[in-house]
Amino acid sequence: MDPNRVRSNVRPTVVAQARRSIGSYDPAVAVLNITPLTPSIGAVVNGIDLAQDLADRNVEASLKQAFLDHQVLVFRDQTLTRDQHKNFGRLFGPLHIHPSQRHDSYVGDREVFPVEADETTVLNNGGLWHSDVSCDQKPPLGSMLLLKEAPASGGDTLFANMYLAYESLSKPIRTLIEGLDAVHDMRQDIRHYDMEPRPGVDYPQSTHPLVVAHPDTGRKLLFCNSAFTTNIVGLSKPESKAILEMLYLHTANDPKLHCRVQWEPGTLTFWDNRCVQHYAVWDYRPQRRSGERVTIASTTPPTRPQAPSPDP
Ligand SMILES: O=C(O)CCC(=O)C(=O)O
Repeated sequence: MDPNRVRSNVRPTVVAQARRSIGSYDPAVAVLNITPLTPSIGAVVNGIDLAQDLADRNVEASLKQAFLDHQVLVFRDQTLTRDQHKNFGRLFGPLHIHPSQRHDSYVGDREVFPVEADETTVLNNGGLWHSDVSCDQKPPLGSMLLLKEAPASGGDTLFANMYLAYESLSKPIRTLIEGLDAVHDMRQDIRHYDMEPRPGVDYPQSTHPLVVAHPDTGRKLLFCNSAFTTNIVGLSKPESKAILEMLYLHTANDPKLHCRVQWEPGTLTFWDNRCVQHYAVWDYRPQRRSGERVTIASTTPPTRPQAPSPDP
């Protein structure tokens, strides 16, 4: 890619946003043509070929900044091989292997998580608000889903900005939840798919703070999700259930927190799993939708912020 060509397309708002968010702004980094999906979450990155353009250090730096600024990046018309898809993932860190693909007898490529639904599907993947594999001690940094087949319409994915989810809670609720930890358990996620955990299988379970600081931006966010989070430590069952349900409704019910990605074959969407939840809408049965997800491991567990919340 010719950076000068792309540079001329940079939208002033995006440049201004980058300036605000990184403090020590480097104009050489602003080489992407970005169209935000909403003011708070999601952006389409135009005019980039992920199979060709990643050797450009300015493009790499700009993508990393755009990822932090927008949390969800959408790339259209990508024709990546599986290896190129993985290499794009490795720009952000080592690849993560899903717990269901960790056992010795797994047949297939462990670094690729298949996403598929057709007329035979009984329950599709990701049809509830969740962040990926939050039951791991270090949940993934992010996921990159590349769709190969998309339905004629439908099959969108919703994403929620969990910074805003936290910031839009009232001060008393923020104060209440800031010191609390919650348990995240893969067995709960499995039960959502009408399956029972199998004896002898090691299902990950971890305890994470309910409010965490993003490791790169330092910004606080709400960290619990209806797929994996089972209970809040130290609370009675009804107390824990009431608070978690309130937090899930808060996340699901406010469209200001959300963006919606419509897919085509060749769309790759990359979400920051540390500060975003998502929901895959299954409204296209019996049509087929399929793709592959490459997931990037995180080097840090979710960590409690150093400072208490400022007053609203
Ligand atoms: O199919 C999608 O759009 C997303 C699926 C999902 O929830 C996931 O890969 O975690």
